[in-house]
Amino acid sequence: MSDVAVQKKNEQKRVAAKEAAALVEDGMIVGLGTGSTSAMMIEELGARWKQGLRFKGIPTSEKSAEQARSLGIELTEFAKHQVIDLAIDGADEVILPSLGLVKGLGGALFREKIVASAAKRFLVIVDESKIVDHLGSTAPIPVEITPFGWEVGALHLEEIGAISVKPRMDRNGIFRTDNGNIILDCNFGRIEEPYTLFSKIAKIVGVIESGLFLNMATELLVATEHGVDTYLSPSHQHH
Ligand code: A5P
Repeated sequence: MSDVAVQKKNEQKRVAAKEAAALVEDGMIVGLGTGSTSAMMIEELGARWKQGLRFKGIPTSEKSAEQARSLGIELTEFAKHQVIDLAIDGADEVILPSLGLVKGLGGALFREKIVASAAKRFLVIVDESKIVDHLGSTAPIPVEITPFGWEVGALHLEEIGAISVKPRMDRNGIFRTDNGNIILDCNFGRIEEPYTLFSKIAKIVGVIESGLFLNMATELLVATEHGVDTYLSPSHQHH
């Protein structure tokens, strides 16, 4: 992408991030997502905090925690609050109309999923490049797995249909999550039946969570060049 295109996309993401941050109200417990779009949203919340808004954040990663702290935002933890009023996070892929997601390219999928599962409202913010016809078409499915015996889990992932399974690496070798685990990036090709795949992955011994977030998002904001499009999940439209 050219510099101009990147700048344009960032401006669009900023509009969606601001719209999401505007939904936070005084006294709320707020899930703070991870990734570049969430970082913009946290910045916007920092600006609202300066104007006097008071809420408590539960971050989905050490990175987002650090950013929120640097803006003066008060953080809390599940030991004190097990219900989140509104969680706001990005995604790597989204399908419509179900709002099924792939998340975890940032490595924070497990904490992101716990936060989403505790949330009354789970709002996802993306730019339009994230909308796909089938999950798995552009992103691998990250699977967080315990370090002991991950090679066995990798074999089982291949047995249920993964075309390739690669442990995520960083400069120091195999990447470790904030929870000390490993991520296996699995290419399943286009996923025709996400629910079936989700439960097959979940049954593998050692798997903590997969990056398939099904039936979790309640709302979606999509940043486009014409403005922000809003979608509600079919199962939450009548609430
Ligand atoms: C983090 O683990 C991911 O689930 C992020 O939500 C995802 O990578 C989105 O990041 P961007 O907002 O930078 O696209």
